[in-house]
Amino acid sequence: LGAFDWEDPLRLQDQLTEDERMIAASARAYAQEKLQTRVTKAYATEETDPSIFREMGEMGLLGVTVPEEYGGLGSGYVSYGLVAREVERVDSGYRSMMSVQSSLVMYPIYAYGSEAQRRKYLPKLASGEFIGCFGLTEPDAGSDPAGMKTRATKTANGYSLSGSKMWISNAPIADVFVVWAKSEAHGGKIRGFILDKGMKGLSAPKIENKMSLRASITGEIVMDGVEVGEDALLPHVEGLKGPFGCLNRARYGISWGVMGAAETCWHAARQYGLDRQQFNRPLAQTQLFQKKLADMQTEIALGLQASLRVGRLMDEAAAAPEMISIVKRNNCGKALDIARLARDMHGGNGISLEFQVIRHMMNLETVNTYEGTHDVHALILGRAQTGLQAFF
Ligand code: TGC
Ligand code: FAD
Repeated sequence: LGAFDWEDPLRLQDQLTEDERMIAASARAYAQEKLQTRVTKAYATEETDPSIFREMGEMGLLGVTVPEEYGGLGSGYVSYGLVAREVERVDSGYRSMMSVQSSLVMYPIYAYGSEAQRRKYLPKLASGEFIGCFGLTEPDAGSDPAGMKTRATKTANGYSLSGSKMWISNAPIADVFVVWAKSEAHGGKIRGFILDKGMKGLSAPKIENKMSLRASITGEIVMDGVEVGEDALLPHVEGLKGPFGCLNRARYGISWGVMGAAETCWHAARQYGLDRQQFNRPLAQTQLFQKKLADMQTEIALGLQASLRVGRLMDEAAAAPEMISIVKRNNCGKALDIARLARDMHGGNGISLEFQVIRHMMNLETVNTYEGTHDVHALILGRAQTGLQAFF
């Protein structure tokens, strides 16, 4: 019989390649040494440090799956997931900064862009010299992005974009904006455009007073007749499958990331229960406490196995979007439950930022909502098994 490691109950480590273990270890070292040390202050003051992008770039954490010739790491989706897990162990906001840059900005430029667009943007996004953002959601089009109002109209030399995007990660500090708009010149189909900071008519005001994801800056994107050339259009994709192709990757990464946040909460609750005595014994020596720890351990172990399976299929180009909905939805929901439990198990201390768990709990409220809410992924899965559309 094999040994049981409480921290890695189903021996995830043994299922990784040597390269994957090395990438995870270096992401962990960076996240613990450079991010964990500043997160409490960043969260309390709602301040995002843009130099994190350069640090992540130096560590090779941006564009993990993008080929090396464009500055990426040229690794696979399991490696990308492991990086997300290590960064989100510290904070969902930091993982957000990383995954928007990698999956929602570098991926579409690589997959749908021209060779000139790849060469212009990817190396600088990989090094963190450029910060990117992804504008799909609008004030009146969230779960239903097909209802977007942003329009691209044809001009003599290219396009003019007008409209506004809402809840956009990284937008106020972004150099590169991947924006989705309905293009009149393409029969009203959704097309992707790359906009550069400083263009006339383009602004990205910060959204203040978020109570969740406070270490990651969020903004609007306002486009008031922004004129771009033909070279700003992403030439190789048309329709909603453009943004959804990016979301598949980001949602998958989130499924690993939230397990990292959940692991932090689980480990913190276990340690707190061992250290704190009530009724003349450690809290961890009570049945209720141990049941909660067992539930956390079980859900995390199962969630990680599921993400690993989907990641292996992604590396074989054999993962279906519905598989990604299963792991995004379930892992986010379970991570949020675990963070709430861990908060409770810390008693009064659980509401203090010093003990970390309430920060994760607040962050996971966002992660359960963005990239398709928990219920929207249920509807995707319901449609796939009944053939019946229940969105409208
Ligand atoms: P539907 O009719 O289902 O599909 C329209 C077209 O899109 C294609 N498609 C996909 N392609 C690739 N991957 C997927 N996952 C796809 N899902 C759909 C589909 O084949 C079709 O193509 P075609 O060629 O036939 O036109 O579209 P619908 O309008 O009924 O959509 C329904 C629904 C609810 C599933 C969808 O709209 C949805 O997923 N809504 C959620 C929106 C969302 O996730 N927004 C995320 C915004 S970005 C964000 O949150 C970033 S936060 C990042 C961070 O900070 O970390
Ligand atoms: P709504 O769509 O209005 O949903 C409200 C509620 O109604 C939810 O509970 C939902 O599940 C439910 N609902 C909706 N439709 C149905 C239905 N048909 N049946 C049953 N229930 C339904 N977007 C980007 O494009 N880029 C980003 O970088 C980005 N970053 C974000 C960062 C943060 C901090 C946040 C909070 C959001 C971010 N988003 C981003 C937006 C995010 O993707 C949306 O908030 C999300 O898709 C939900 O849209 P909504 O907020 O408009 O909610």
